[in-house]
Amino acid sequence: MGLMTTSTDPLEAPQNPFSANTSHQLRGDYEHMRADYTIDQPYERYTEDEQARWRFLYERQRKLLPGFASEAFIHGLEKLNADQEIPRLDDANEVLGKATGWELVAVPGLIPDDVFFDHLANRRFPVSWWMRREDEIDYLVEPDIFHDFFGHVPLLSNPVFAEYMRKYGMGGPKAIEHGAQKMLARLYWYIVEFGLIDTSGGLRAFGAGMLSSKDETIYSVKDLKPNRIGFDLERVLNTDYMVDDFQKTYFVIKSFDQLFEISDCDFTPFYERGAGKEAINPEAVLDDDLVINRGNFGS
Ligand code: HBI
Ligand code: FE
Repeated sequence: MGLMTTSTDPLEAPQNPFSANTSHQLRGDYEHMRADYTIDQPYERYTEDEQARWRFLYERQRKLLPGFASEAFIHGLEKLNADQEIPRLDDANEVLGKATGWELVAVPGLIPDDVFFDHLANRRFPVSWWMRREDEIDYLVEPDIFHDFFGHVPLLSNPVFAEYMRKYGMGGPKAIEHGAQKMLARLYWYIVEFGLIDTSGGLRAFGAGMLSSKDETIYSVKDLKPNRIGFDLERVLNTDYMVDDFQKTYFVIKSFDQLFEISDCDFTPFYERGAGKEAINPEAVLDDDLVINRGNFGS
């Protein structure tokens, strides 16, 4: 599949793909990148402070994972041996290549949806190369290498999840054709970023957005404030989400195999039914929801 580039001139910074939810200016340097928005990871540019910040974040998050993160996530993280320093993507690609054929590519930051989808469809995961500042240690708007690598990469060594990510990318052009990127972005958000999975030991987090965040790892699994609802594809495609706060609702899948059922669906009917419809409020609990727990954020 040839790279589907939008009309944007490669040197022009892309529209912030989350612009619908945040007005923040893109942070990366988009001046020196290839047409597919990739760059070579400028490893020599990481400072000692940034290396220390990586170790601090890694250690703090790693200690939290038992009892909160899915086993598959922890297993994938261990294989990457990324605890001592900011990972070299080439090293991680050795591990991923063997496990699932996936490859990490460095990018300046957020990239346009169509470019992002094309990378995923070709088993390439875009990783923002830069490291957050000290004052962003607990929260930043745009993904940095800690969010992208620590949050997203571990599960790319899991064949079932990796194949779901590829299928997600392959679904991009159809969503764009139907003007339904926002609907597809919700599926990414509620599964890839903030998904929970039910296990014999209880609910576990597997989403990158929570597992790269100290507070949301705990909140998403244990706190009684948010709703937790059994995953339903059309429900998620129509449910809006919060970008700059903890989620009001988390959706729960029964297994990673359930992701296959999702990616084998034809989304067209959902796009047609959802077109022009008011999105479901992130806080809502609907009559036909499979409610695991109704949040008490109101109280
Ligand atoms: N770009 N680098 C980067 N990382 C993302 O996670 C990302 C993106 N662009 C678009 C995007 N995510 C979402 O809109 C996806 O739903 C496409
Ligand atoms: Fe992410």
